[in-house]
Parts: sequence; structure tokens; C-alpha cells
Amino acid sequence: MKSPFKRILITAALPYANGYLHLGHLAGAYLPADIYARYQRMKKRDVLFLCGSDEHGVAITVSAEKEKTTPKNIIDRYHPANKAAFEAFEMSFDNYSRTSLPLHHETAKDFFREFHKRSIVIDKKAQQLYCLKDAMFLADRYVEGTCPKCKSTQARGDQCENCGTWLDQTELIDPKCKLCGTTPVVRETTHWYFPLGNYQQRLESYIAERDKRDGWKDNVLRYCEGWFKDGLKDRAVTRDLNWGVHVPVAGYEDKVIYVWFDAVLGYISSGKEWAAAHGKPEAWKEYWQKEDTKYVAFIGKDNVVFHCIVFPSMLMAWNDGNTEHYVLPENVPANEFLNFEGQKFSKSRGWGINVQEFLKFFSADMLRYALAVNLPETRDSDFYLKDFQARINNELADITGNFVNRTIAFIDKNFGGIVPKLDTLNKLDEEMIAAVKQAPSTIGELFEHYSFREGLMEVMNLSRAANKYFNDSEPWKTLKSSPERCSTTLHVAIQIVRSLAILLEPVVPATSEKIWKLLNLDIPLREDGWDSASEFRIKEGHQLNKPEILIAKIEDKQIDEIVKFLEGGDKPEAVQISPLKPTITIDDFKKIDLRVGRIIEAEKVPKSEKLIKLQVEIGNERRQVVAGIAQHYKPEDLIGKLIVVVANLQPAKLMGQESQGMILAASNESGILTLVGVQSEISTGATVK
Ligand code: B3M
Ligand code: ZN
Repeated sequence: MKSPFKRILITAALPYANGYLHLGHLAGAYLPADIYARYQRMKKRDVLFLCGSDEHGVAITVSAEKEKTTPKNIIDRYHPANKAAFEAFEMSFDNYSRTSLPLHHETAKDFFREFHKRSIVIDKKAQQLYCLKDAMFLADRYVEGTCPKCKSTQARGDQCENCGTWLDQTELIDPKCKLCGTTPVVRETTHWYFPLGNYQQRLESYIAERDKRDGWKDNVLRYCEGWFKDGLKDRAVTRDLNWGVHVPVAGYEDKVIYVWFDAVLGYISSGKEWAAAHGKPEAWKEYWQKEDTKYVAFIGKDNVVFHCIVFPSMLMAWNDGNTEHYVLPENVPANEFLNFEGQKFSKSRGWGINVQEFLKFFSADMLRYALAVNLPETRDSDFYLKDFQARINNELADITGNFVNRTIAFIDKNFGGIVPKLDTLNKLDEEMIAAVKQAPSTIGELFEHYSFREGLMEVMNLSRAANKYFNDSEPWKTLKSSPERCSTTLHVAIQIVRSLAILLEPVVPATSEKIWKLLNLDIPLREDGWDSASEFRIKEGHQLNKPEILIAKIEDKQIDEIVKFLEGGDKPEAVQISPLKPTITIDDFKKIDLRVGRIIEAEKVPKSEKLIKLQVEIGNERRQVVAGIAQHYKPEDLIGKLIVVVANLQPAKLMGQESQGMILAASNESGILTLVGVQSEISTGATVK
């Protein structure tokens, strides 16, 4: 990192909360961002790492329509699920926010108001596609047609996924309504336009300057050059939709801000949420508004234009009129795509595997390792399960795992687990020591420049060298023939075990922790810091813990199981439902009086993290029910919901609150919980049987 920076702000693209995250997402923006964040923290740098769900736009409303539900239901399903998937994958976000938060709406409106006040955005009459049958303007993904550039027939109203062009919907050839398939008509409406063209020159020099300083990726630069060559134009930044951030200008409240124009600001809102949660509401400004912050925005390649052109120009526009200046990205590392078993991930074709599912079969570290060695940094790459198995077994287990294990086991067996003495060095020792000394800076340099794949390769080279060193030193022979030699070899080897734990942490944090535990060191792993990997910090005479297998190999059977799962065959053990309870008779069941109720009041039980106190209407009766759902629902979102109550349950007291019944909820092993409701409106008090 160049010296002018005091802190690092890292963001990773906000995934749409309209589907589950899959491995392709992880390889695109998230794993690289996490490796970078963890590495920088190990370097003892002041890091803020932000992300969140993108919950607006037509991506969400279309999903809702497909499922005949509300956009709110869609985001309330996928936001918590994706947040949990990221946690399971050990993403180290400082905050994972969501753009439906009022805090974010305010942030987006502030920007819009500012642009409106200074007449940066201008309202113009626009010809837009309108579907007579559905009686609506067809914003973005509501319309599909042929791309004027690459002639793909599946271009959407705002973007062609095939060639990445950001389109104006009226440019589409042969447009069709996505909802009913008819050809829309052109109608006049009014929209607010952001004058991207006014910023072109500044954007060009901004990118050239940052590229010179921090080395931008070729793929990103080429995209931007393409944009500049075509010339940037005014872009409509509002839409005739109901879902999103409403335009904060009198007379335009029925329109919303274009999803990309609010989503990129979600990074800022996430910082605000983080600051508030830490009781220092202004702290986000340290990261966002001090020029000695290095801001790095990790994305997938399809998001380049929005992060390299739209977002910076919005920040420039804001900065021009304010004394508080936002930092612009120092770099926007964008990855290409990851394919799965030779084909593109596709939600519509049901191809691929989502993160939570994968992690039921294999550990997060295994997945992190296999993705990291194969990141699509410069071109698309492929994820094959067989390849995954080979990588874990032949590399992580056979090289790193084996070296760690044989070193600790040898010391355990022959030195009672006590680190032996470093005696006179020979040439082999000296070469090995030189390699360890060099490793943190070589690998660090690669991570610093977003070459995570190569950085990891260097860590593995060090593992390989360490294994070879162990072999060539033949400690099992010198144990008898030359005890000082033997103790020196093992002393050097155990120091390398410690170095590897540090150098591997950004990629496989749980494995690193495990190694650290085996080493039985007092200082926590992350406190020792990256650079200390070049030093010998384990003292002679230090007691190690008993050896344990670090990485279990993946058996063919396990690969067969996941393949079967992918093919939709028998569900393997990992995803089987919990065992059923003993059979009951219909009379047993009839003892339970289940009723439909409506939640009319809801509040959190003070001092409890889990409990919510509900007032439930059941016919003309009103009950107080205390439910353990506070980690899944916000009280205000519960009001009005029709639910099912066990109405004849003996009352009980929970945290001092009387509960007169129980509400039904479904929950699975990964802790996801949803209330049981009824499919359509019915009067409360109705029996459920
Ligand atoms: N939600 C697109 C995507 O998920 C979009 C990214 C927003 S980043 C501010 O690929
Ligand atoms: Zn239509």
C-alpha cells in the first residue's frame, strides 16, 4: 500500500435479495474482497469492510410476481438467507446491511435532493415503452428485446447481459413485455436525467490517475475505454415503479430512483449503519470522507460501468457542492465469471449449487481454498467437483496438512511435544529460513495488487518447500545419528508451521485457527500480524498440543453424494430431515386446538434477544402470546399477519411475561425460521385442522 493512506475501506457488490448466493457469486466479488480484508487486517491496517443486500429494482419485483407474492416477502426471505450464507462462508464483513432500511432511503434521497437542488439532475419528457395490457411503463427488466449492439435476443430494458451494454430501453429492437409477451407502445412520461457526459473528461483522468497509482485490471480498463469511446450520455435515473426509493421531489413522489442510482449508495448507508451500531454515529465519515482512506470496491465484471462511471460521477457531483468530500475508489477489481461443471450458473435453468447447500457437504475452508486457487481473475474459470476433490486432497491435505501434521507428530513422539533447540545451521536450513523470511513480503505484494490466486500459489510453494525440507533433512535418521541436527530440523519446521498459519489465514481462516491451537501459543493468531510470519517466534522448550489431522481428505463417496443431490436424486444424509416423532392417533391430534389469529400488536420483550410479546386477536378474544422470534422478525413487520395459534396450551411465563398460547413456526437446522400462516384471508378464530 502506498504511504499516503491511513485506513482502508473495502466494499463488495451488494447482491440482489431475490435468490440464493451461488459459488459463482463467491468467486466473483466476495472471496477476493474477504482475502484482501483479512490480509489487510493481518497487516494491522485500519479496515472497514462493508456489504449488504440490494433490495430494490425490477429484479426483485419480477421475482415477486413470478411467485405471486410481494417484493417485501422476497427480500425478507433472501436477505437473511444470504446473510447467513456469507457467515457460513466466513466472510468477515464489518457490516452487512440492506437497502430497504429507512437509513438507506434517507441517504439516497439526500443525494437526489442535493442533485436536484443544484440542478444537476434535470427532468425531461421521455418516450418510454408502455404495455397496454398490463397498464404500466415497462421499466428495465419488464421489457426484453434484441440488443442493438450484439444482437442478443435477450437484452433487457436497461442492460444486455450478453455484451454488457448499458441500454436505453427505446434502443431495443423488437421489444416485448416480459409479463404478457405483447409488443408495448411508446408513451410519454417524465424522468430525471443525470448528465454523465459532463463528467466524462474528469472520469477519464480519474481512472488514468488511479490506474497509474494502483494498477487497474485490464478487463476493467477496457470496459471503461469502450464507454468513453462511445461518449457518455445523459441517463434517466428515475423509473415509473412503486418499489424502491421514492423520488424526493414534489410532484414526482410516484416515481422511484433507478435501482443502480440507489444501490451504489448502499455502501455508504452500510457504513452509517455500522457506525450507529457501534455507538459512534459519525465514525463512518472517517472512512468515507477522509482523503487518506484507500477505497477498494470489489465487483463482478457485469457491474463495471456502475462502479467505474456512475458511482464516481455521483460522488464527484456531490463533492463539487460540498465541503465534505467522499473518497472515490482507488481501485475497482472486477473478476470474470466462474462456470460450474462447464456451464454458466443459471437460476432460471436451475444450474449450479448455492452456498448453503454446498456447505452442508464440505467445510467453508475447503470451498474457499478451491475457489481461491481457481479465481476467474483474468478470464472465466471453471469449477468441477472432481477438480475440487483433487485440489483439497492433493494440495491442502497432502502438502500443507501433511507438513503440519508430520512436524507436530514428530515433536510429540520424539521430544514429548516440546519444541527442540535450534543448533548449528546447515545449507538446507539456511535455504529454508531464507524462503520463510521472504514469503510474507512476496505474498503480501501479490495480495496488495489483487493477485489472490498467485498469492495463494506462493503460500503453497512454501508448503511444498517445507515438505521437501523435511524429507531431505531426514530427521527420522538424524534422531539417532545426529541429535542436534534433528532438533534443528524440527525447530525450523515448527516455525514454518506457525508462518503458514499466518500466511494462510486470509484464504482458510478456520484451518489457520486450528493450526494455531495445535501450536498452543498464548498470543491470538491475528495479533501476531502478517510480517511476523518471517520470524521465528516459538521459543525452544515451548509445549505444543497433541497432533490432530488438519484436513480430512474428500472421499469419492462424498463427491457421489453431492452429485446425486445436484441431480435431484436421493437426499444424502447431510440434508435429511430430523427424525420423526412416534405416531399419534387422530384423537391425540384433536386435543390440540389450533386457531387462526391476527397479530395486532408486537413489541420486543425488554432485555431479551429472542422474545417478542404479541397481542393476538382470535375471534373476539384477545390473547397475549410471547414468541421466540425476535431474531427473525421485526415487531413492526408482524402487525396484521395472520398466523396459527395453539389456543389451548397451558399458559406459561417467559421472562416475566404471561404467554397464553403458542404461535406456529417452521424452522430448519440452519436456524431459518418462518411463521406459519394461512393462504388467504379468513376470519380470526377459525379452527385449523
Ligand atoms: N445488485 C447486481 C448484482 O447483484 C447488483 C450489484 C449492486 S452493487 C451496488 O450483480
Ligand atoms: Zn404486458
